[in-house]
Amino acid sequence: MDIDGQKRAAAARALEFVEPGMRLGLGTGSTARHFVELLAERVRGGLRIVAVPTSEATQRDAQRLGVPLTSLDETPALDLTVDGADEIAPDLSLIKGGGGALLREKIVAAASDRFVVVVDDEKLVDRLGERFAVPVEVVQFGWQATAAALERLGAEPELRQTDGRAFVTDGGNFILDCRFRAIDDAREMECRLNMTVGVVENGLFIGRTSTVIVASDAGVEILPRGGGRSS
Ligand code: A5P
Repeated sequence: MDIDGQKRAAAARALEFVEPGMRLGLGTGSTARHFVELLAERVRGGLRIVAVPTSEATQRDAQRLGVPLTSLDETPALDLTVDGADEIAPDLSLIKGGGGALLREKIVAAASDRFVVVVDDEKLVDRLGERFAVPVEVVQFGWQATAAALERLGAEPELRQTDGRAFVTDGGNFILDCRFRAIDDAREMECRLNMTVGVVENGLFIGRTSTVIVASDAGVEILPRGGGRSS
């Protein structure tokens, strides 16, 4: 199975967690998009759910596919959110935000009883930050000063750009992709990043994951906390 097939297989497994009447959070990214497509098939088959999208992109996909949408204003408590991730450590802590949607993703995850993460096995790491920089969403005003403050926390921040221009999030902010030599205590770092003036939110998701569904050449598995594997 190629990587895209693996992502779809993980998303299909996540669909088994969906029950009629649920209020869902819809993640952002290529794996989450598979989930939205598969969910839409079930909706066309008569499944009744409502969903909150975590980005403008996911909102467009869901609308196009006929998934009934709501907002956190109308529906502030959700049963289940299904989302992708950029890195997963053995304790199921995550780096997210490769697609720039980390702020709405974290708000929606925090509003959900259950947070199910769907990935291919290339996302598994021994330690967060091993391969992926931590995306940090910052307000545009004074972003260089915010970057300097993040450097004092040990980060090497780089302004995210697309086509030579600063990437702007759905919330109108910039992203600083922050490499760290090592993140010794991810929980503490999540807090310290957010205490930095100018930071809106960061892509460390610590202690939020309920379940990780990992797809690989060998098939689809539920990953237990601690890093062992069981199907
Ligand atoms: C979006 O902001 C991210 O948090 C995504 O969930 C993450 O980048 C995973 O995306 P893929 O499923 O495309 O790898």
